[in-house]
Amino acid sequence: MSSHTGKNKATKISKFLSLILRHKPETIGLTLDSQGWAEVDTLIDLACQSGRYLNRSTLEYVVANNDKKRFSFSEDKSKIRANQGHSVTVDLALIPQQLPKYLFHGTATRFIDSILRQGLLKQNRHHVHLSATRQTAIAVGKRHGKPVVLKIQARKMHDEGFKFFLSKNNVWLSDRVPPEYIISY
Ligand code: HQG
Repeated sequence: MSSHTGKNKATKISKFLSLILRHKPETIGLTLDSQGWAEVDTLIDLACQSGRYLNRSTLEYVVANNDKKRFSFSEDKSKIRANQGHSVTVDLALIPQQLPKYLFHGTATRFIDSILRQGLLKQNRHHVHLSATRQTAIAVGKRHGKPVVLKIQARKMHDEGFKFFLSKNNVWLSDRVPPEYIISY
């Protein structure tokens, strides 16, 4: 899987894995454990049965080369899970981290009024997603429309009792961001 076609195939598999490992494992009859892990062999069997051909080497390619490192294997490689982005309830056992002073959130201009009224809400996901760089936030915002970047007083929030987590693929996660901590956009 190193050609251009291979990349497209890997992107399709990544999207399929996001659906199954973050949102709707039941689509192929899969069950995730409480920490979000799926048995690799079961995932392969069920995916193949539902017409999505997967094997271990394709999964290894996607885990290693995925642009955002969205997925991980367990240490013995018998299980696989998404590193973040779930809508199903899972406990990723994330560890609180030393925070940078500011974090960034990329969104679309049409959401600004609502965000400044309500703060950032996690919507369908487990957490609000924040990044350490503006650049990443712009890319995230572009997914929704005309991008705009919000600067968040992360350390102040933390000092005032809000918890932050860092996912394995370096996405900062929080329950919500009240409007008073959003200092510019
Ligand atoms: C917005 C991608 C109105 C929020 C990315 C966002 C990220 C509000 C949208 C990850 C609001 C939710 C997550 C409020 C928040 N009023 N709109 N009060 N509060 N919003 O996709 O952060 O490719 O669930 O600004 O790289 O865009 O999936 O969240 O625009 O890390 O790995 O509601 O998804 O990663 O959209 O993206 P999303 P997000 P993956």
